[in-house]
Amino acid sequence: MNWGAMLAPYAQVVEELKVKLKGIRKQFEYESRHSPIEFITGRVKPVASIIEKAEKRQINVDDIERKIQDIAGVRVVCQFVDDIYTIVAMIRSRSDLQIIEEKDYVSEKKESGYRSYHLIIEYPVETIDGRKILMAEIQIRTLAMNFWATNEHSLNYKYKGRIPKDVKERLQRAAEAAFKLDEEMSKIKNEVQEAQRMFHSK
Ligand code: 0O2
Ligand code: 0O2
Repeated sequence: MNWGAMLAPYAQVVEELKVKLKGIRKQFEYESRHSPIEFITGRVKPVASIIEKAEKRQINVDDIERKIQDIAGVRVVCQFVDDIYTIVAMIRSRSDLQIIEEKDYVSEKKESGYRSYHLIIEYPVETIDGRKILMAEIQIRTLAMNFWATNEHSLNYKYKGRIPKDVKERLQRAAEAAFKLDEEMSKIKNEVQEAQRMFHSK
């Protein structure tokens, strides 16, 4: 398998999606409006992780591109929970990509405590061999969700996926605390906006 050649178009997808999403943020900034996007990161899944995932799920090498949906991954991080749904709606209305799957782990958290909104998309890239339609995963989450997921991800790495029970329980409590923080921040935001509206109408 020539991994470099196979992954090059995926790197293109990640870069293009990052440019486009950053474009959204810039447009909000120019209009001095609250941007639903705080920052964007992206990566091509490392070859070792692709192989590991394929082995775990008994995916044949020839099926990797069809069955592993997150070879190209972009993450959109926002301030408020509402922003997640604003971004989802904006992505749904775009004509340069096609959503093929949505997973709402924001309203329905995973067993670990993980929250995020995932979109699996099909995205066309122009390659030297013509147009290719590739899959990519867009993860949309708040800063608090991102803080939790980043820490949990490191612990998973440290414990090689076998996090001790007491640490798992702590993580679940931390996930709840992160969620409460998001709820409180949303309430504060709404109250501030309400106060601003009253001030303006006066
Ligand atoms: P800006 O406009 O400074 O935000 P790149 O090739 O540099 O675009 P790369 O190599 O993927 O992106 O970098 P990375 O490390 O994944 O980070 C992507 C962007 O997210 C960077 O901004 C980081 O500054 C930003 N970022 C990462 N973590 C945080 C965080 O916790 N808070 C905030 N506010 N930003 C964060 P850029 O791309 O340089 O653009
Ligand atoms: P990495 O290292 O992030 O690239 P699954 O069967 O649950 O493993 P599936 O069905 O492909 O995965 O999709 P799902 O559940 O939507 O998860 C895909 C990605 O979401 C994961 O990629 C993680 O990035 C993130 N994710 C899902 N669950 C968790 C979790 O409990 N904690 C953290 N920190 N992240 C999570 P990968 O392939 O696991 O790897």
